[in-house]
Amino acid sequence: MHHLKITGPQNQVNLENWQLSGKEVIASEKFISQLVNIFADEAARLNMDQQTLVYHVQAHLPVNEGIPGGLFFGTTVIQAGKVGKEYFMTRGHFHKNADRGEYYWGVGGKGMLILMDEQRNVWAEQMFPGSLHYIGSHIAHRVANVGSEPLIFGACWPSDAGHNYSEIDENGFNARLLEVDGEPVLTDIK
Ligand code: M6P
Ligand code: ZN
Repeated sequence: MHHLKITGPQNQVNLENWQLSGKEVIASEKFISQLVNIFADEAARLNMDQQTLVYHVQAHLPVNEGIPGGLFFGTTVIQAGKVGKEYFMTRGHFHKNADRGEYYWGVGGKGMLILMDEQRNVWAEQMFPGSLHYIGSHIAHRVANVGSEPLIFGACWPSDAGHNYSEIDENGFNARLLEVDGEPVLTDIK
């Protein structure tokens, strides 16, 4: 009888904050200075400390981006805050291969997943620890932190999905999530 190899895992997830460690983990940060024309109130954004961290992403990329058949796994942390009346949020994107889907799930804090189809219809789902969100193909997705603590969410997406930011950079989403009387309201303000 031969003993075949048993090893520890190549990666770990901290189950408190879902930070990733191990091989092939990359990290990126988005500061307020980088989020040009993402929020409705560009003057308010320019008035803020440009070094303010809005969100950061860790991702486990075991294969090169664009390779079919693989999966990527990520954790995003969005700080609590607003630009004018609009909550801190991710840039949002369609997939470059638009027929690829994605899972998001809530880990910590209170969030809102904002979704938009290719006809520019917008709707939103509440995120909280344990919420699970299947994002179908051809749906743009963005997450806002609507609470007072960091919003943490997990994501899993195909390695050949890619990111298409151009539609959002040029035309934004067709709705904005604003704080009105202390509550998040999805408005048709562009
Ligand atoms: C999730 C995934 C990533 C994405 C990140 C931030 O972790 O969907 O692919 O990059 O959120 O979102 P965005 O790139 O839209 O700012
Ligand atoms: Zn995506």
